[in-house]
Amino acid sequence: MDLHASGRPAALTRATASTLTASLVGAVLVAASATATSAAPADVAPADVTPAAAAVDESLLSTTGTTWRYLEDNTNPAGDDPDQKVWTTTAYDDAAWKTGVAPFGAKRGQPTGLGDAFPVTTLLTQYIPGTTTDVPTFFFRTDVDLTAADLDGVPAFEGEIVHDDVAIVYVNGEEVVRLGDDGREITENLQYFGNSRTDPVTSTFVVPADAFDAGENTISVALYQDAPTSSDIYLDVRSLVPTHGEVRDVALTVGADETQANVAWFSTLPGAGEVQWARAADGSGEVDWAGAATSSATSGASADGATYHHATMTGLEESTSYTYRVGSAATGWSEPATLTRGPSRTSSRSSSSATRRSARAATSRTTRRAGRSRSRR
Ligand SMILES: [Ca+2]
Ligand SMILES: [Ca+2]
Repeated sequence: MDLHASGRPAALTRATASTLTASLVGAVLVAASATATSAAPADVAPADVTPAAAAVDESLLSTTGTTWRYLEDNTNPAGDDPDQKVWTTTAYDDAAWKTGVAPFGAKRGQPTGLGDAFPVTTLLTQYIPGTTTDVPTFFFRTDVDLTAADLDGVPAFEGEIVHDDVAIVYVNGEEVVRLGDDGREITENLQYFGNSRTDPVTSTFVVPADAFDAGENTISVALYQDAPTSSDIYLDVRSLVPTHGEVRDVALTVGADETQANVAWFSTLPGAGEVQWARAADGSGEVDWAGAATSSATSGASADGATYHHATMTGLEESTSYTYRVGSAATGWSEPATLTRGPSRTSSRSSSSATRRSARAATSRTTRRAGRSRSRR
């Protein structure tokens, strides 16, 4: 395919593409060293590998460290309140609820029988009193205190939860994730919902940091059973840790003309993205991103649950080097990388094939972890 069959000028000179490729090769090395999930080139020093996992004590929630208030008596926690989600708000009074520690669960009314993978610390009252009919919905609340510093520079929190059947998680009265679903609608707090006929399911989820406030925050979970005859119930919220997400597979390609360059990438966190670029710093290694040029990305979901983005840098001047990064405050940022536009050529068409080859080479996989941005020299 000829990218320039329409007669538009060739996008990059051969020299530019070579420089661009070299820059990206550098980026590949940095990126690959930052994550254990990509195959690192042999010449990357293992000392550069930084564990990504957050320390346990950074988790807002944990199985043994979080005390929950919970309601299991087949009553509607919202009563007649016109706002039936009032029970998920910080102001709601849950003093009359029971107190317990996860994992919560029951199998045919007993704390055992779910299997070794699903121990029960707090036995839930599975049946409506005097029956063998499942309580349809169990309600859980806990509070976490956060400081402004806890939230500063954190785009999101990632959680792990084990649930049977459907779990809906709320933060400060707003639904942030629904784990499990079925064809029915949820119209009441007390109703059957879900379609799990299996063991408890382990799910991960992401909560944007702007769901939280500095100060007290209330995290609530509604746990639904799929039917009056469901044999088991389970809930364990294992973790909720700050995550900076990952911006990966950054690929730079030729633009529509010499003044433009296209960049595509994936983010593990949802949200809009953009590319920022500025003239390469004069050896100081610092980039004034607040003053950088910016172009918004077109974004969409990719098959693996990540988000795909592509954007175009414009107004690139000849014989000029730029530092650029992609991402956003919400998805994290890539490591800064460099591109250099070479001198303009009027006869560049003869080198356009090589340019395209180089540009394709430049799209080789790059993986980088955002959140540890440091300027590259
Ligand atoms: Ca089940
Ligand atoms: Ca169940």
